[in-house]
Amino acid sequence: MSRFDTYFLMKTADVLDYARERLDLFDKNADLECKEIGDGNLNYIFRVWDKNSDKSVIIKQAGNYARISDAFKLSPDRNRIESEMLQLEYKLAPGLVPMIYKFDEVMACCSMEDLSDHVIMRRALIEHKKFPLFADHITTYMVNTLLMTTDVVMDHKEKKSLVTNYINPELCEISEDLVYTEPFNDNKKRNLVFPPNLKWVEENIYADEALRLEVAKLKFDFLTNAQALIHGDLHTGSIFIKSDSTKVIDPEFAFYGPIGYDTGNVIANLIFAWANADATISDTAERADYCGWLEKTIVEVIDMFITKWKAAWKENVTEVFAKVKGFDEWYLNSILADTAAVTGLELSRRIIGMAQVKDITTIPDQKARVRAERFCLTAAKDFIMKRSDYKYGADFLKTLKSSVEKFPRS
Ligand code: SR1
Ligand code: MG
Repeated sequence: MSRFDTYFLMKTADVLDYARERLDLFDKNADLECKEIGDGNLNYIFRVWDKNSDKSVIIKQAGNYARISDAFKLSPDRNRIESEMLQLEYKLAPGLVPMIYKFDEVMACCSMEDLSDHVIMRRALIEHKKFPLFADHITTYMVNTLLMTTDVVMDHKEKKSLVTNYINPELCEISEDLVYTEPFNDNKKRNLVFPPNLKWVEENIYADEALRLEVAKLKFDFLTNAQALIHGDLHTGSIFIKSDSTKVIDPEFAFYGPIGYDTGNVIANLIFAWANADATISDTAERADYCGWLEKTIVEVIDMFITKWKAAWKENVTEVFAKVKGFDEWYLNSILADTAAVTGLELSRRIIGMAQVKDITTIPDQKARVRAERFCLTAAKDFIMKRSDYKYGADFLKTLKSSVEKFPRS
């Protein structure tokens, strides 16, 4: 019998014992240290390392409630989904996700490669660091994990068994509420609108019936379109990065959903980084240089995605009706429209809803934050309402730029 035969939420001392007893990684007499390093909304993340060697591991445990709030009671099964997804992605997108060493169903924890030589991308972007290989890496990750899990490529029965394995109702419900509902009507009174923007949000978002109708259509697409096995939370806090390497982590929201949910999340979070840089870099030349790099990255993410998608489509398509003339173009256009829509939804929900982003909340000057939020929300409405017009990276950038122009710097 071991105390790890029954689930309990571990503290650092327990994790040290767990690493010794359950992981075949450290020497028997190794001098181990453990630190809790997580700052996410849901789980507990520990780093365990041997003080006398370069061996280390990350142990991630799911609790029965979200870390951010007891209002979210969640099955620890999300840890299985995350572990299995990372194992699958390790095959589909080699080098772009961490290696899983062990998944422990009883303790609802997984042990994985330590990526301490990387940094969380959101933090690095807030420090205005550049990552010239990011667009290339993330588009390879997205095309490989998304296209290869669609009905276009997979045997339909095998795909359906993946759909079943990745049924993820509780975490989907979080996105249905926090992304597709609350930012547009505050029905649960959980929104956290920056007070100086409350009236503006009431007038320009909550009161916009046409916007709510489009969001309703998108919500039903999210609920029903089992298009590909998506990451489900692909923001810059779910990406570990260094100059020559990008690793996508945290796919616990994975399920069969619309491809644009992943691509749109990436674009929206690059826009948040842009808004932060625009508001906080005082030197004009430095600001133009850093914002310019982000603009180039936004355009490249879309355009590289399109190029790689078309090449991978030609090489991998198996479904006979996906080869019908014109279907490839129709399918890709629908992904680009969804990408635009989700860019708008993510921009809205991180500013209005309860799960906000530091890129915006850490802008120290109140007027600058008000302005950043307003141009993001103005762009968001265009991304949602005119989603079918988005065909190239330049289209996404044009909306950001024209929205910014509507709010001159004071
Ligand atoms: C209650 S969880 C809030 C948010 O954190 C996660 O990272 C997802 O983005 C979710 O919407
Ligand atoms: Mg996460």
